[in-house]
Amino acid sequence: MSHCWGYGPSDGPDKWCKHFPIANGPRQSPINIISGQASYDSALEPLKLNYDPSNSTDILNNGHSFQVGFVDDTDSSTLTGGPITGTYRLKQFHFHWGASDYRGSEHSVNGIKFPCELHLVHWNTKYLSFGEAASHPDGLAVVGVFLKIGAANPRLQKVLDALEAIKSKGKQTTFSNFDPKTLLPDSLDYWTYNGSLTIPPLLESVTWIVLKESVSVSITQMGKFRSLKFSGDGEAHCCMQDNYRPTQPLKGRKVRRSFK
Ligand code: 1SD
Ligand code: ZN
Repeated sequence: MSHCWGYGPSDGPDKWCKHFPIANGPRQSPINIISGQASYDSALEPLKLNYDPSNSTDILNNGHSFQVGFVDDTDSSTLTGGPITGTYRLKQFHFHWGASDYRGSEHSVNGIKFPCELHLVHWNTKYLSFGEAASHPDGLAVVGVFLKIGAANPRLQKVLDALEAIKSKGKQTTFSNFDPKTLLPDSLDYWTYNGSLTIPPLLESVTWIVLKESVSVSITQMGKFRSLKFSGDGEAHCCMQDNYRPTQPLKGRKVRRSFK
């Protein structure tokens, strides 16, 4: 079941609804954010991200992206404030990117796509585990950060250097002492809306928090993302790129903004 989907012509996003009918549900992600239609909400609090660098454990090529994992058995790396109530724990971060510099982000802003988008995935500690949280409407909170072509980003380099060791699907290595806060832009102004996971099972359990300000990535750095493989050792070589879901209908949802 876990391998019945991908990003190719035969198993890509427009086929996901066959096995995951929620793909056509009322709160699917990502979306195109139309800035003029987002309403300013003065009740939205600033985001508070409190991460302990010693919580990072490993980096894994999971065959659809790569992710950096965190110990999440205590409240040592958390997201609070913003649009959410209570405490959410960081579980992992990962990226989505394109085959060219003109696409790759999942969200877009006024129809503009970015070459890459970072997702920091957190789960609500009112539930017992990430798995339990993922099936509740207020279970997850994902912070999305756009990467835009510009100067090389030195804060990405430790992550990119680790990719050499996890080229193919299923490869994993240790990744310690990393503070994901260093990947965020100066301003934590955001848009927020109720949405879903952007990969199967597409569960409608995510409060999305998409940062307005992007961070830079160089053309050379983007090449490192694209040097990964969707395929495992011994399988036909298949570059990991265009691992993003296209934007989904808003279906009457409200997008709010934290900034004037
Ligand atoms: O693509 C990720 C996926 O890797 C996994 O982290 C999932 C949570 O189980 O979240 C999605 S996403 O919605 O953050 N893209
Ligand atoms: Zn994601």
